[in-house]
Amino acid sequence: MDTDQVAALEEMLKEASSEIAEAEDEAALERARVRWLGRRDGRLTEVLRGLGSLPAQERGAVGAAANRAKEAIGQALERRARALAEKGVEEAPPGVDLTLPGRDGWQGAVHPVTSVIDEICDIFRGLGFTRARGPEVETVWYNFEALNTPLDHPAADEHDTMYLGPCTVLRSHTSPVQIRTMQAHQPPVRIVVPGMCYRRDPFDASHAPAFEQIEGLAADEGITFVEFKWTLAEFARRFFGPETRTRFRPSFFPFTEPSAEVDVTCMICGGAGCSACKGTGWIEIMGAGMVDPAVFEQVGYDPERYTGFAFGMGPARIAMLRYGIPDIRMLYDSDVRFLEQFAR
Ligand code: 2NL
Repeated sequence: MDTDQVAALEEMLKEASSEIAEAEDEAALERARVRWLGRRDGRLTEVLRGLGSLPAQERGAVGAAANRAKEAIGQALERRARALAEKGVEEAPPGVDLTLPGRDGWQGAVHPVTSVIDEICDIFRGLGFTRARGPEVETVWYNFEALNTPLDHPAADEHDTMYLGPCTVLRSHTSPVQIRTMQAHQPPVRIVVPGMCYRRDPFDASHAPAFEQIEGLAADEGITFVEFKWTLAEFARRFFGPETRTRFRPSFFPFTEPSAEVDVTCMICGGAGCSACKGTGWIEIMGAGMVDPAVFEQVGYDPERYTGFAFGMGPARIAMLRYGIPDIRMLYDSDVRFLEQFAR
């Protein structure tokens, strides 16, 4: 009785092995697995389930044979699955090598000037400034006269500004947007204005005739030089790092009084002096100042009641400093091999 059962199991194993070996594809192999090892009514599963009702003296030998058969069928299934997978590779169309590694996904990048603009605007958003924008084609009044810059000022010269007609220009800075905003809204106004600007400059390593600028303006009652200095110093700490120090050097702009060039401690040498800061330890990042009362008068703000500050910077220059880019033209010829390096 005992030996009959063991012989029957050996017969089952033989039958299962040849069925598995003949399975021509994965579906046939799965059908074979279910027929022999299927959880509900696999033929071997049923034998294993029946062990419990065998007389105790038969259980050992039959159980051992059944487990051997189960193990052997499992191994045959695995072997056949591997063989079928390899066969699939061999049968790939000519010229297609299915053993090659898969292709990486495409990784997109943000343009370095765009990411600098977004970061700067985010920092100023945290300081209470709203992002504003306006037209790139402007009248000479918005581009110059409203900004306390008479049309005989060198900046308004045809050599420096792109005129589209006698009274229209491509804006040479984003300040006209601040003028438009002040005309439309009473104080308090706190805005940052990123956007393209245009000047008749040669396209060389340090100038581009079309370039981004970010300007900012705060106009309110009670704004002092202290708020002006603190805001720009805090911006510098948030952008360049908490250890960054700032220095305000006296300067001149027609639309601010007093005016300053703002320097930060060199982010490359930390202030010790290197080639990036020409040995000074300082790097200029923007121009700024207290808004000239004449500008407030142009937009109808009472200069006795309101004060404010403004600043302007070139994000392309800041991107060049941050990433060590030697030539501004690299930022504008969109060589994908260059831009791909900014993928995170
Ligand atoms: C620079 C200097 C500056 C401003 C821009 C401004 C705008 C208004 C009123 C007063 Cl509406 N000032 N803008 C002020 C100081 C400097 O830019 O070097 N830009 C790259």
